[in-house]
Amino acid sequence: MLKNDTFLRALLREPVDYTPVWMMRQAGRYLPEYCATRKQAGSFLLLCKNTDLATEVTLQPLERFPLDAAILFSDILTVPDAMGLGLYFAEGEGPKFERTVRTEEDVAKLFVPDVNTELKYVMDAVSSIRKGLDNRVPLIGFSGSPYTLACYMIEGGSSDDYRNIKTMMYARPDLLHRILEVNTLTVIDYLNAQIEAGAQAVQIFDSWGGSLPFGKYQEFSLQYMARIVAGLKRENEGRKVPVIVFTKGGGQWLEDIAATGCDAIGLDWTTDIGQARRRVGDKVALQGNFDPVALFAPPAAIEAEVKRIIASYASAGEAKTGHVFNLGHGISQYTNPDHAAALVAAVHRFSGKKA
Ligand code: 1CP
Repeated sequence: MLKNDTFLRALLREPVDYTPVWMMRQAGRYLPEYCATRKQAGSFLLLCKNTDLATEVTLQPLERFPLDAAILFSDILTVPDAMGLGLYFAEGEGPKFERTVRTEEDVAKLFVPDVNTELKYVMDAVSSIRKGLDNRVPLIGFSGSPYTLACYMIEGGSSDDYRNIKTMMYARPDLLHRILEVNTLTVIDYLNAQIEAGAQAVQIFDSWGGSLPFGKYQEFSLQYMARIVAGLKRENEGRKVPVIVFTKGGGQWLEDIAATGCDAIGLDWTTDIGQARRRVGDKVALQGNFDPVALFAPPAAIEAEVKRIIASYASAGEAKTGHVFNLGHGISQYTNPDHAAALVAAVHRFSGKKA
């Protein structure tokens, strides 16, 4: 039995005693203990593939802060790597792929990787983390969205204008749809395998769907996420497994996202959470929406922001249900861990958690 199920209850819009909180990318380079373990592993990818060390870094932020959920330590790019594209990290440059998917021939070679062989190390990490957690808090599994994965597969790394994928979208939409089809089948298998291995909620990271024009977002990103939601195993160990859809920059499409059948929508910081709740609050829970850059400000300013978000959510209905506090995007590697501690404490204090 879970000792703290506040996070799962909030996602299902059941009553909670206080607002649960976790931080996007809560295990990472802003924690000195993470940097030490990563050094021991040799590289980021070796860290992801080492069951014991991946478990260790997943638990590190929970040792420091009273977080209400853990998130699997892995990366969305494990999927294109398992498709044979050759993921590597160039020092100081972020993720890169040895091979890209841009031509008819590249697309013909794509395949749905076997989640029980190529991606077995991820499932091993999930089982090991569940043991390490000992039911303290729930474990979140995750995947990139088909469109966000395609961005990396086609661009070959990060991009500031998504020139290659968008050119394909306008010039050869059929080709992009074929890639998204393979990615969708892959993500369904991948998330279901994580659920079977012990993930108690799952999040789809559509980090770059918000770069699409109106209409194209629905056709090239949302449609495929809706198919994933419909294809997931939504119950395990006798409990519902909630699904969170996070489209960064998706604030204008909340009604459409709610219609995918997800349980919760992740919000970046550009949307007012009270307004978002008035738009979709009787259909889904909301997760967000603190600007991660505000963590550079002094604790008093961080607390004021936390208060504002909690009050905005409460202005649109009952406070103690349906909100998971989070950052609107990943925590920066330059964040002071004491400021992250101030955020977590403020969420609990302002939402009435008993000491
Ligand atoms: O050197 C290092 O230690 C690498 C830094 C790092 C870390 C800590 C990367 C490379 N990935 C991760 C872990 C990670 N990535 C987690 C688990 C950790 C946790 O949350 O506690 C998760 C959930 C992700 C998800 C992820 N990876 C996303 C979606 C969320 C988002 O930020 O939008 C994306 C887009 C990635 C790709 C990626 N992997 C790593 C980096 C630096 C990036 C972003 C590159 C870019 O901006 O294009």
